[in-house]
Amino acid sequence: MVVDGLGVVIATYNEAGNLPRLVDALQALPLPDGARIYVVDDNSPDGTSSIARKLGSHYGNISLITRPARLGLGSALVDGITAAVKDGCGRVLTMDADLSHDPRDVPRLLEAAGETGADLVQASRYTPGGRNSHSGWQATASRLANGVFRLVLGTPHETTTNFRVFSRRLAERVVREGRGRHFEFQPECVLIAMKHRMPIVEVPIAFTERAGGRSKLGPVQQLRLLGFFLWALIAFRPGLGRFSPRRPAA
Ligand SMILES: Nc1nc2c(ncn2[C@@H]2O[C@H](COP(=O)(O)OP(=O)(O)OP(=O)(O)O)[C@@H](O)[C@H]2O)c(=O)[nH]1
Ligand SMILES: [Mg+2]
Repeated sequence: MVVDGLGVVIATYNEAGNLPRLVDALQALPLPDGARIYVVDDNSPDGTSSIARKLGSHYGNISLITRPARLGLGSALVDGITAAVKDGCGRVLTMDADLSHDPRDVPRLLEAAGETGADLVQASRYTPGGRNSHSGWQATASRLANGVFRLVLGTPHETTTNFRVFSRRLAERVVREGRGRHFEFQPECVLIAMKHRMPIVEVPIAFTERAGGRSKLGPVQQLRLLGFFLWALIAFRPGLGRFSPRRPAA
C-alpha cells in the first residue's frame, strides 16, 4: 500500500523503443518517496509488455497491467488510475510513453500541484509560454478545437493533453464518471473537473514530436475526438461553469 504516494500511469501501445528511455528518465528524477509507475499495455505486438516486465524487475517499483488487445487510450488510463487509487496513491500523474512529454517537466507539474492544491494540473502547449513542435493541418485543427472549446465552455487553453497530475478525489471521479474509451477521455477529464468545481492549473510546456514509433491518433481516433468535441459543445454548455485559472507561484 502506497499511502500519499505518487502513481505515474503510462499507457502503451507499440512503444518498445520509447518506454525504456522514459522509465530510465523518470527513475533518475527526484520523485516523491514510494512513487510507483503503472504501465498499461494492450498486448503490443512489438513486445512492450515484456520490456516493461524487465524494467519492473530491474527497478522494483513498476506495476504492469497487460490487457488482451488494443482497447483504447482512455480505458487504459482508467485501468491505470484505478490501480494507483487502489494502492492508496494521493496523486496520479499520467503521461505519454513516446517522450513527447519531457520527463524533466514532471517536477514542475508536481510542484504546481503541491503549491496550488489544484485537483488537475495540466501541462499545456497552448497556454502562454507553451510550445508545440507539431505543424500542419492536424496541429491547426487541434489548436482550433481547443480554442473553440475554450471560447464556448470556458475550458483551459488545452484539453487534449495527457500530461497531467490528478488529485486523488478527481482520479476517483474520472474513473467513476469517465465514459470515453479512446482519446476523448482527455477533454472529458477537464469537463468532469469543471462539473465538480475542482480547480485546474495549467503549466506551459514544450510539446515535441514523438521520439520513435508511430502515432496512435489515426483518422478514426481524430474523427471520434471531433465527434466528442461537437457533442460536448451542445451537451455541456448549460451550467458547466467557467474555468478559473489558478496560477502556480513563479
Ligand atoms: N494501452 C494503450 N495505449 C494507447 C492506446 N492508444 C494510444 N496509446 C498510448 O497513448 C499515448 C498517446 O498516444 P500517441 O500515439 O502518442 O498519441 P498523440 O501523442 O496524440 O499522437 P502523436 O503526437 O502523433 O504521437 C502513447 O503512449 C500510446 O502508446 C491504446 O489503445 N491502448
Ligand atoms: Mg504522442
